[in-house]
Amino acid sequence: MKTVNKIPIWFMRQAGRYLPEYMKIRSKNPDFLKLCFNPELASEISLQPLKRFDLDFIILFSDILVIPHALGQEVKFLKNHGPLLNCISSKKDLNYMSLNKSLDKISNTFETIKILNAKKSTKNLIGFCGGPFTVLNYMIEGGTSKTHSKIKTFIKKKKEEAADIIKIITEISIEYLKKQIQSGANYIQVFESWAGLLDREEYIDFIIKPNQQISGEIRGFSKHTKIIHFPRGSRNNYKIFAEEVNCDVLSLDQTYPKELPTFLREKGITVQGNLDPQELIKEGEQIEKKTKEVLEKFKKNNHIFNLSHGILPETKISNIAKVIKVVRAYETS
Ligand code: 1CP
Repeated sequence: MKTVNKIPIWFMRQAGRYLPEYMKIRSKNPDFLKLCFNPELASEISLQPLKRFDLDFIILFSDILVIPHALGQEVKFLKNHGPLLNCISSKKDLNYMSLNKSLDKISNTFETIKILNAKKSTKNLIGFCGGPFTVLNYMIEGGTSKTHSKIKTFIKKKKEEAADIIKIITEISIEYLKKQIQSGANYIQVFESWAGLLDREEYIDFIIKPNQQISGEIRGFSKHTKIIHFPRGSRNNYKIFAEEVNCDVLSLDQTYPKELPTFLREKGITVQGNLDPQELIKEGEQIEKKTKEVLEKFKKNNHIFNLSHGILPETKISNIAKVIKVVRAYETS
């Protein structure tokens, strides 16, 4: 007999620039951080993709860079440029006062989550933060970087200083996530987008340890919250990450060892991913085929359908609807 397993689905960066209704709100709100801290508008943006599509998850509308802002660094989002931060090279360059004062600066986010929680019905609600190393990357680079030369030099030449700042980022991220959970998030995701920059030894110190600390604390705080980790670019380090970091869900990009899905199944870790977001900007019938390939690849796993990275701004909305249709029609036996 055939049983039908519904595969939950959402898209990283589903609330954002590919949606005209987001762009409409954004055009009236030139200050991006202010928009993140406006609970009425931020909750409206979080719900926009769910008005269009049959999705299982709502994600908080905010950004990983609210943490440097909370720590006293100047964070701006310039038009057609992305984030811009005043560069720092030590803890002293931050205008950091205390954990509580820092959390106060970002506390409107908890109001956004409360609004979403009241409206979420049967959907899951994802809160999030950046992985500590990824946040440090932006703090040291001062924005998006192609070469990441400053951060690479920083962690080699000023390892203790780097560890010091990572410690503060980790501490505040834990408290920030706990408050998101208290406000109604039942999933949290840690976006470690730049995990792939580090070699094995650095990876252990700057990726594994802080992520381990975050999930350890969150587990102790709330048994019912599901924890998703996304150490993007981890390649051969995905396995050690899954061994060391206590996660419910591991989000995968395009490159991981062949045996990883089996390993994750045996460990009881759900796979999230991993359709290439480039597929969503192409024309033609390819998208259905690629979606099915992802479903087949993870058919023996507990699987949350998603992308291997965030939705691109030029994504065709009709392609998202096509992907969802294929996932909804897919049956496993
Ligand atoms: O101009 C605009 O309107 C701002 C565009 C935008 C949006 C919509 C930024 C700037 N951030 C966001 C929202 C956002 N960012 C969300 C919530 C929406 C959702 O996911 O649906 C989330 C989860 C993020 C996370 C985020 N921000 C990450 C991690 C995920 C990833 O993509 O790797 C990172 C690295 C950022 C930093 C950031 N924020 C924004 C930009 C342009 C960037 C830089 C990205 C880069 O360096 O390439």
